[in-house]
Amino acid sequence: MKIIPLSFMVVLTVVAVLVSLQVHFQCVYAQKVGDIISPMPRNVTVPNTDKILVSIVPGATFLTETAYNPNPIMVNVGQTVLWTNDDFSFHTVTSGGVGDADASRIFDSGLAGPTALSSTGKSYEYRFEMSGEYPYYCILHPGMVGKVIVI
Ligand SMILES: [Cu+2]
Repeated sequence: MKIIPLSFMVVLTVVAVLVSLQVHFQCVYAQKVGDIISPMPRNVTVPNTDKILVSIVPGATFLTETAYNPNPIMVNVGQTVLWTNDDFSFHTVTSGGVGDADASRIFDSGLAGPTALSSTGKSYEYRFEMSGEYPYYCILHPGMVGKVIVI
């Protein structure tokens, strides 16, 4: 009779450990998927890191909403977004939408100069000082579009 309660306690402990581990991994996995695939809901706390990193992915020329990754992104007022060209082609990070009269007025990595994302590894950064939604695109491949949401 004494062996049964002991083995029962061991089984209970093992189950408790397994359940807590599973819950932990589900949380980690869910956070990862949410960051990459879907826009973050408004009540999510934005990580207070120095710079938010966005990649211009390989083959971006032929992509649209996935050319900039992650996209869209949500940042706090005062945070800086750093875009890095991880592709072989020349790209831009240009505020506004294709054909907008005020496109490039807020930020633009440009077609020349030190901020131009002319080759692999080049990067461009912009610090967002006001809340709002900032669409952007690539002048050279207008199908490439992204959005920064500043809260
Ligand atoms: Cu481009």
